[in-house]
Amino acid sequence: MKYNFGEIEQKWQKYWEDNKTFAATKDETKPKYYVLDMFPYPSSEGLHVGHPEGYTATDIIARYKRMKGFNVLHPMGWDAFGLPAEQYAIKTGIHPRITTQKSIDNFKRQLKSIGLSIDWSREIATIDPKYYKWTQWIFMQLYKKGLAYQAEISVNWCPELGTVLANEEVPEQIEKGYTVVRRPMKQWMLKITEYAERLLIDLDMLDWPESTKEMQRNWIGKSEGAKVRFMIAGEDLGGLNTLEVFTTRPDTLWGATYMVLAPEHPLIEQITAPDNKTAVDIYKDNAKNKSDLERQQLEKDKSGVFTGAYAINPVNNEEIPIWISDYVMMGYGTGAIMAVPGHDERDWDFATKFHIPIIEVVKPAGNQKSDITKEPFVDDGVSVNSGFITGLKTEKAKKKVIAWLEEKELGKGTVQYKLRDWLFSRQRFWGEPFPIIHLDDGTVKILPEDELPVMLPEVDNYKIIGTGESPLAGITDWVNTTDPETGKPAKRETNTMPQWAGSCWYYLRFLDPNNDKEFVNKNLEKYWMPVNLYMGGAEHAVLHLLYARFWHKVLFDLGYVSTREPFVRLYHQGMILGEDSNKMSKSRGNVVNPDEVIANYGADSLRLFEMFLGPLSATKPWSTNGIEGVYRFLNKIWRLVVNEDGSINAKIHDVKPEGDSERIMHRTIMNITEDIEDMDMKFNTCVSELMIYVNEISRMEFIPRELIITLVKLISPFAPHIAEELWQRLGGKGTASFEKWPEFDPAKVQKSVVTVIGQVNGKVRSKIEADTDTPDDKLIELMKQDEKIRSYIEGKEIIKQIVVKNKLVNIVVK
Ligand code: ANZ
Repeated sequence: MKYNFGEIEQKWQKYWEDNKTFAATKDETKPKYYVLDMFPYPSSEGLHVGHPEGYTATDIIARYKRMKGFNVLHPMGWDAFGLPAEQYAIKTGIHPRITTQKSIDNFKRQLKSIGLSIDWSREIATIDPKYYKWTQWIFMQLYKKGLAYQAEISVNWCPELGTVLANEEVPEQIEKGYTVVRRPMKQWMLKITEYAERLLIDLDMLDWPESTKEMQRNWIGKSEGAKVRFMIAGEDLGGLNTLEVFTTRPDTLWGATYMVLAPEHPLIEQITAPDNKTAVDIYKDNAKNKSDLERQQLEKDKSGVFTGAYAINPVNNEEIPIWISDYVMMGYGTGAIMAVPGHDERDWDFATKFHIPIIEVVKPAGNQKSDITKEPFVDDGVSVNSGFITGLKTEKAKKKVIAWLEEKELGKGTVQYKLRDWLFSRQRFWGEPFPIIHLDDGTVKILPEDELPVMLPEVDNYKIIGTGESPLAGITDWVNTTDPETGKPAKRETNTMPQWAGSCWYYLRFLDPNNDKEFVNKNLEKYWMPVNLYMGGAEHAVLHLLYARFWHKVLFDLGYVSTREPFVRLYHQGMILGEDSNKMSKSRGNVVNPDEVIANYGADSLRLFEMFLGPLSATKPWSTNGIEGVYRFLNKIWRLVVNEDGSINAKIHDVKPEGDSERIMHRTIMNITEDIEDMDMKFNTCVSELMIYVNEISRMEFIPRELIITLVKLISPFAPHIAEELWQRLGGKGTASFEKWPEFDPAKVQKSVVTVIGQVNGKVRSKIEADTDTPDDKLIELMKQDEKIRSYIEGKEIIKQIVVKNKLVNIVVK
């Protein structure tokens, strides 16, 4: 009887489905464990072998935790709104709902064929009105809390995609070759900035990769410094004669030799001298077409234009010129800076180019040297040429200047964040509609709760209408509505929510997916939250993972969730590359489809191999040759238990494991348990351990049954189908999925050692330490390697070797 993986896998997948083996229900008698994958976007291409890596890893954890007595929740769903389906609809006229459903069906079939222990009764899709009703409801809560507002802002507009993009989305689209330009538009915004400090501080309580936390810290970008007001020299500008800047280095005020305004700064018009106006206007016009990203590049050649106006430096009353340059952003601080070329790189480049004086006001502490004529000195140090702070170290100097500014009412200490409010509307058809209507008089109203969900209309033409509006704006039947409260005519909001909206809270919906009264029942939320382990790609470090934390905190403040953070532990699986070590892509032709692998080797081989490829977090290439190895390994396990005729291997005996066999068993349980529990989830070494264990068992003449039962349990999280089948054939009842995980006794792991005497021709010449019960051959070998013994036998003919087990070796030479 052969290892017929196809039959076995189908049989057990059906068993799990029929018996709802992995359906999770609240059970107060057990500790809970919520293990979650970042739910996939169901693309039309289906899975490639990179996808199952993370899913297999979480499945191993889910299965392991069940065996450890946890009540495990392991759900799956679909992040199903998104641009590809919409663009396909525009091209073909096929409704995105139809194409998306097809992709979902295919993804689901593929995931099921991997044998994941998912509770499919909890499946959700963000495009389901029963789901997006609650996405709209959460938006409503944000709106009511004053966290959602409309603003005419300068947005990142992508003409090719016909939509605006969030700051977070811009780099990816530019990388893809799209253009992104600035353009003023009225948009929905979410006040994530109100949560900046908490989003920052609470990172410290998370068990997340340090690099991801650091990326969020940088994105939030907290800077401590001061706002300083400069007077504008010359005629009275009617109260508008001060210019406020934000600086992180108030200690460098004495080195400020010019000011810079962002090209969008509102003061420009008032202060620009008549002679400078034309040049300023041209400069402003050019700046419009540059993205923030471009403008912020450090290496970029600095450009600028002089306004003809001067400001007065408050610390020494010197007049300094006011310039305009696009390296200053309107959206950060005050949109204006005091430039200190001696101690800031961008200012240094600018001043050098435009021949503006560079003054040294900070020197390195200690005996380091700096030469600001060659490059700026940007580190902390000691103030020089700086009035009352001369001689002070930077930290102290800053404090003293801030105190002075506050006393003179020239400024004050402040904190700035890089984080901007979240641009929350898109000009797309395939997204959640806003529960918002606009009345003729311009009033914006949120719909009452019983109007939810606001459904997407049925349409058959999705052309972008070119006005910068969503295709929904063209569907007048849908747009024109009435205010349900007054009956007055109204128009629906035609923007839709970004794809991030649905993924901001899906982990909560899994807890209570069919509830039509609340987005999640409070008791269920309390029981299951927080997510104990969240697995997904590192590319989500600042987008999804920051947005979800923000919504979660809002829901926490509103009393709807009980934890401050949604995901306690986060892990990023590494990428699996094509066999050519390049990123898998259709165009390179190096995509490996798991369907094929499963057809040829089975899901258990695929799972084992995904883990055996290397450390979970590493980027590593796929190898079709390599999978043969794990396939042979599974065959070996099969033959170890099942004979050709289907009977059980007669070497397996009902005897207690003792000595070596007991030790091997305890060692294997210990190593695998520790590797699974390891922060790095060392599943690759688990597979090696299993291989070593199987080799050792295979060599035994009599195999204690417990060794085999242990093997079946240990492989169960990794290769669950074969485990179930062997479990059944060995007389186990039902499923092995809830069997108790084997325990180990550390005392039994260690080999005990004995001292063995070494004799040559009957005379004691040496002593060695050896494991108890070391086989005779091996003991002789060890003895011969001993230096003293070697000196007596070298070059001589060995006539006889006598072994007294655990005691003595006597080598007789001529
Ligand atoms: C004077 C100064 C002297 C500065 C010095 C730095 C070094 P972070 O750390 O990123 O917050 N800045 C302020 N607003 C800006 C804007 N809208 N666009 C571009 N640059 C801006 O950086 C804060 C520093 O960046 C501020 O401190 C300011 O330059 C500049 F030796 O002021 B500094």
